[in-house]
Amino acid sequence: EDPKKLAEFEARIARGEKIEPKDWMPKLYRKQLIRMIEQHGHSEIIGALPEGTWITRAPGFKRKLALMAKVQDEVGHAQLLYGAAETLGKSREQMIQDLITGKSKYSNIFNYPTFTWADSCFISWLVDAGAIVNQLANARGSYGPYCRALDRICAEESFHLKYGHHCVIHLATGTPKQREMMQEAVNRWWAPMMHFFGPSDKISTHTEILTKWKVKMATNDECRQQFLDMYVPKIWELGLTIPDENLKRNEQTGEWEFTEPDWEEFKRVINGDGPCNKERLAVRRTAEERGAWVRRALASKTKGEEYVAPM
Ligand code: BYC
Repeated sequence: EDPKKLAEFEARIARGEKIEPKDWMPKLYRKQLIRMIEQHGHSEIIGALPEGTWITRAPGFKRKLALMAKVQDEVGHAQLLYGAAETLGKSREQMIQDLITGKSKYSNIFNYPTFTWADSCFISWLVDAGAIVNQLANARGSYGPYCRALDRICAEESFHLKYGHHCVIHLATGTPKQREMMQEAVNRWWAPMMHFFGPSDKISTHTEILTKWKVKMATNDECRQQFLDMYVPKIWELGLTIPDENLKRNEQTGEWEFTEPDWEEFKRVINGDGPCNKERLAVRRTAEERGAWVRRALASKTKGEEYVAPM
């Protein structure tokens, strides 16, 4: 890289200026942003699946409507994010291709099954809560298009959070069977939730450069701590327990202490070998194949040709 341009770029970031698509940027900044925004977009698309399967089985009309709206929002978030990643030079088609061939990653947490309605409630409240912690921080970052997408996403996520909290309160304060169902969901999802914020800072590969260039405005451990600080008391308040006997707030440091997450399991899951990875990608692949004629039709229409749909 040209050292003068690099110094100017870093000075702009230090002044808190936003970098825009046509501005000069180091190759590594571009590459890192594409990787992170694209993975974020994929997480939204795949994240729609575990909750989406509960739309037809949601308990009651109001829950069904709200869940449908929420899942639709998540897919919309992916559109915003793919749009932001495209400004850096990677096409949407290539991103989708890299998702369905398993080349690109997406969030670990969506590779676990939603056995019961309570699992979907856990996602709507606590996974969204975790996502908001990360996104609110990074919305103050340096790349204009990503920050603007995150601002819009956070506004919608705050509705998801309220919806999810309401669902969990309902189960946790309901019949013994409902409470048990909610507790079992917390037990199942706690470990993936701890993984969700990424490896601890000591072993994170990209944090150093991404924090330096203000793409990540909080480290993985800082986001995990903030999530624990905000949500553990709320979970306990509902009479639910958390399946980690070492979880406690150290009053001296103000930090949460917990059992070190199993990073081997994390690695397996993010590299394709979790309980639902194959199923999730198969669903996306099928959607891609079945939707191909629509994309062809749209493309030919813009070229002024007629397109006849297959029977
Ligand atoms: N899952 O150096 P590190 C949602 C990978 S969707 C999978 O710390 P980085 C929702 C990482 O990619 C919102 N992989 O990475 C949707 C890297 O691998 P590569 C989800 C993970 O980038 C529907 C390696 O581990 N939010 O909320 O500095 C319904 C080393 O990690 C994960 C986002 O996507 C993970 N959890 O930091 C409901 C936020 N963690 O690429 C809800 C955007 C790490 O070198 N992303 N890896 O092969 C980020 O903020 C950052 O990428 C992370 C990781 C904090 C996740």
